[in-house]
Amino acid sequence: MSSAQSSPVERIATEGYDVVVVGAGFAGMYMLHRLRGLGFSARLFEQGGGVGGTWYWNRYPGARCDVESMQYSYSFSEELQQEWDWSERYAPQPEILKYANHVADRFDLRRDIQFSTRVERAAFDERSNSWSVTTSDGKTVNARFVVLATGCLSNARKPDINGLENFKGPVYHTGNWPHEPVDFTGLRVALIGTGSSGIQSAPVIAEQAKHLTVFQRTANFSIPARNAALTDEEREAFRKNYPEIRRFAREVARNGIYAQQPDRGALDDDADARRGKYEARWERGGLTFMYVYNNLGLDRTANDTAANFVRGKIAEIVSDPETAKLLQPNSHPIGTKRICIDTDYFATFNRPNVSLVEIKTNPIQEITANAVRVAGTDHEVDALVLATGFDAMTGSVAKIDIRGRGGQTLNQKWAEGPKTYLGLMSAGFPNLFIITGPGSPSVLSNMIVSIEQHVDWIADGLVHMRKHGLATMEAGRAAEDKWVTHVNEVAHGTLYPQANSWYMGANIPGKPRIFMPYIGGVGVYRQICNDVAAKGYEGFVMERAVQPEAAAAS
Ligand code: NA7
Repeated sequence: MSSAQSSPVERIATEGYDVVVVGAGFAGMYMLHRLRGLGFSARLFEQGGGVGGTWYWNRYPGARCDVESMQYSYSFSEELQQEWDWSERYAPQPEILKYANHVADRFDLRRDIQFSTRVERAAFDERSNSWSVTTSDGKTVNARFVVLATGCLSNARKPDINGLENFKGPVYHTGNWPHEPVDFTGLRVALIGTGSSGIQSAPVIAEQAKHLTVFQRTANFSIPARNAALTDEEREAFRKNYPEIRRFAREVARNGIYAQQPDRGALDDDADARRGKYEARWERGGLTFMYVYNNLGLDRTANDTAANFVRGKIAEIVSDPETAKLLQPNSHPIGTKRICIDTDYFATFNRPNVSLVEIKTNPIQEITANAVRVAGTDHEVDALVLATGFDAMTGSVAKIDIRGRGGQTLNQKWAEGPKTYLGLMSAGFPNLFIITGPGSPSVLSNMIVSIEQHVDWIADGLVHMRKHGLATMEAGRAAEDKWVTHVNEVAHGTLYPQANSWYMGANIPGKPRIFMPYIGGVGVYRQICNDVAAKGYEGFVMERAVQPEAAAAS
């Protein structure tokens, strides 16, 4: 923080930090960089042994980003985006982690990051208007502000399967994969879960293992990635056009990904034209399959045309008709669970060493010392891979004992579902920001686009407070209630709530069923946030510190 001594923001800084940031993934790293550039003192705590967040933990075979590498990257530094060479259309996890480390080095971030340290508690002191933050090393620091950059998919969830603890072989979770190489050669492997992690890892594990048995509760829609090495020309085309590509991703594309936008609904074309368009997108591969038409997320009949097309493709790829049938999703509209992007997932089931066990009608009864038991049959295996997902969006925040005004915990406040204003702050918890929190586009978007938008907005807010000598900023209750209602209304105007997805908290027994991300689109959302700021942070309550003399007199 700068040297002047008058404002309360500055006075507290001498006793601790202006800001504590939690998490050194892409959100935390950029937040730290911005804070330092603005002259705020900051300390970042990270539970992992290195930077990278979700890319630090998710090291499973085949882990890859489903957003193209030239777009899943920071835009805040022109030099960085011009100089960094992505090798493939979709970056593999090791390369994304290398990039995160490069950013940490390039911007000299490590000196303000304390690794292998979990934030366990954060309590707001209403007298000093500051947070006291306790970490797993038993220390407590003070900070005027806390920024939770804890990630949306960072709290790996072990399923409650009877007998799991009795299994004698190794048990891996895709979201918490060992740092040492894992060798499945000669082993019979069980893979439980067929979300993105299961779908990415199955083909790679199958190549190595003696036998792979995939246990599927819900069949998922997946589109071929068509991954390939990037050529110099392709990289150059992006680099030359980055200003426009980034602008479009931020302001126009609903999900923060630059791509051709749909100009009509699925039923505006006849069956032949539709099929031609779906074929072209299938051949191109990737998440933008859903951009063929503008009403696939809104209209069930339109959605069915795309879902039927993909089901048809699965039937074409998978040789055994029974297996193909099981792999065809029919429990949710396409796209209402995040669509998966794969390399040879469906074809993997044509291998002689791969089998599929459906566990929706017959759930896993028990895991024994050496087998997964389903419908009385023991499927003997040597290793277990749990690709069972995350307590998404709220899980990592919930693990911290956060206490706001009156000692209320955030978990108490969110017991019936997360409540935020703009996904950025929650009433009763002053000076506590969440990056890509529930109620913001977050997981429905290219995360880095949403992260940069939130970090910049928070940074602007802190500068505003410093400039006006303000001590606290807090979501107003009325604004928060209105926003929560709006987030819900927008979601319920779409097909998304029809799926039992982690967007809805449906993968965690007992978690409230609320559609957590804001589905209005990143451009619309950015404009809302900008307007709120331009109107003097409308809906937020910002206050000066009460001087001790004034407080004593009242
Ligand atoms: P997901 O998408 O939550 O997938 C988890 C999978 O694990 C899914 O198929 C679940 O079935 C299955 N699952 C979860 N619990 C169980 C139990 N108890 N028994 C059997 N099967 C279970 O997590 P991912 O890691 O694949 O991907 C998360 C996101 O990361 C992804 O969307 C991308 O954005 C990146 P279910 O569908 O609940 O029936």
